[in-house]
Amino acid sequence: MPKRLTDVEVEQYRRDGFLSPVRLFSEAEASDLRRQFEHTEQAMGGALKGISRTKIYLRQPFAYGLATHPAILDVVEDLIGPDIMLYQSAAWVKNAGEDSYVSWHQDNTYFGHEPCEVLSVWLALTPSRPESGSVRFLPGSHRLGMLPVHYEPTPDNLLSSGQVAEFDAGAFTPFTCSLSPGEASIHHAWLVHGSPANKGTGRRIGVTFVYHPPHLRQAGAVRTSAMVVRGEDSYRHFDHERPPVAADDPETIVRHERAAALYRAKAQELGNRNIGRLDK
Ligand SMILES: O=C(O)CCC(=O)C(=O)O
Repeated sequence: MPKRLTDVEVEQYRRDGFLSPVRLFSEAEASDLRRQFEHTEQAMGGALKGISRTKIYLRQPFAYGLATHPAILDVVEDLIGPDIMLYQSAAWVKNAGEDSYVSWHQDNTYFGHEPCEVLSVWLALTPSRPESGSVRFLPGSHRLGMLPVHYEPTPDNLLSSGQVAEFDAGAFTPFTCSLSPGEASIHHAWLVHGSPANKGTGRRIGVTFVYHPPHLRQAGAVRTSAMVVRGEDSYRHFDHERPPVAADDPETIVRHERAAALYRAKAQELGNRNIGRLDK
């Protein structure tokens, strides 16, 4: 029995590789989350860069609280089961008038989780509309597994790798998300997705959290870490992460840096040779 989603939605996720929109928070809650996000940006010196875009839930109590919120985890549980690990988080900010875009890609290319029972929750903190560069999905493409890639690490591509997944464009009709603040889309880590530039008038801000069940393994030799956020991990395929104490707590900072370094080492090992490209 699903906790939050309907059986039809669960079936739709399995078939299409995504759900959108899913209401997770009210507009008022989302407005408060945006305030906290922008406060975090200011506290960290402006736009989030470098490892601040990686596993930020290990550094910022605000992000940890959001990543472990029952409104999110109940939906995740419906899709991947009661034992849940948190692997990654990212902030996707496109300011109005910027040319930033995201090339068509598959997330699991650089996570390397096997089997790929991995999903991302993309939570809108502002409106995310077609004109503001909302995310586009290729329905059903998750069933293709890993596709060949080439690289276009242009200055405006928000992906450090510049990954471009190669697929038969004629075989898919893209689905364009349209999200209000507090709504989310959820996508499978093999689903091909990307997004164009923000041609709207306001900021487009989304935060993503990546979850998987504990039994998965990873391609490659680097052992990474993840956090048990619900249920238990009886497999121990990942080192366990601990919640942040405070953003300026020295041990919290060191733990975040170590986990982000392992995350990056894995991505590099799996072919993302440009991992530090957007750090400055
Ligand atoms: O926010 C975007 O435009 C792209 C997001 C994305 O690629 C992701 O969540 O994996």
